[in-house]
Amino acid sequence: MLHEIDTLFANKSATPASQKWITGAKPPPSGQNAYICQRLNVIEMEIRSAEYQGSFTTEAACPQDNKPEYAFVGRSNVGKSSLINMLCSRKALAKVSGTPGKTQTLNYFLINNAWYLVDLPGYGYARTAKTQRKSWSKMTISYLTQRKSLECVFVLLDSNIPPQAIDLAFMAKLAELEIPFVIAYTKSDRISKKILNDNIKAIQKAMLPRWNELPAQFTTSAEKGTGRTEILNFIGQINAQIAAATS
Ligand SMILES: Nc1nc2c(ncn2[C@@H]2O[C@H](COP(=O)(O)OP(=O)(O)O)[C@@H](O)[C@H]2O)c(=O)[nH]1
Ligand SMILES: [Mg+2]
Repeated sequence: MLHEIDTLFANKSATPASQKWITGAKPPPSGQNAYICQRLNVIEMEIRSAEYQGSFTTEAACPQDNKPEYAFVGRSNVGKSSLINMLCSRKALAKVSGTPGKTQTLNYFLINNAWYLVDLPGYGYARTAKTQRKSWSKMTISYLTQRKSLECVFVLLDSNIPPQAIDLAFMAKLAELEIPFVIAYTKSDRISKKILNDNIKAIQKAMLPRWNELPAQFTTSAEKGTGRTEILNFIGQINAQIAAATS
């Protein structure tokens, strides 16, 4: 089951395992002051436009315009495309697939002409052929390690099920490589509040022995729109920090 994750970083000399989670965004750009920080907290992100920009198989082929981007990754069928559609208030911007493990491209969506959402191919689908797993690894390693404009990875975890080894391994690798990430728990509408809380607690418990601090976490439902405001505001704050630092 851990094939993709194992091969993903097999050729890379990873930095020693960090004892801390990387808590979300890259460190604030220098020059940022308290006044800007205060203002950032009240920013409301609106989606004015969302356009499909293309599907790419190498990092080099991806847009080279340096716009900040946010990648969505997780097991096949976890709800990546559905969450992207929900965030953009669009029904079929990202394809919602009934056949997991099929998409093997980096799918780009340009939001407000200013930043990208990237739908990454899923991992962990048991029936994926070995050659496909290798190509997933190759594509994902070049993307995650080379992409300078990648601001934060959203790791999607199914809130309906207990912690999965492959997800924990994937997050451990992200932390080792110091790639900033946050967690989005998906499909929260499908279960009772109690089971949801139990599952989230179990996932947090599985993560804690390894690190002292947990990353930012968002509970979401693509069906009900849960978590939309929180995620968009989170992204809006990072975008505003970048804009403030470069203006
Ligand atoms: N009830 C419910 N179903 C969801 C939600 N998100 C995704 N799904 C369903 O889960 C399946 C996989 O979703 P998809 O977005 O294609 O997953 P992906 O493979 O990670 O892109 C589809 O049948 C979706 O309708 C959600 O928030 N609530
Ligand atoms: Mg998908």
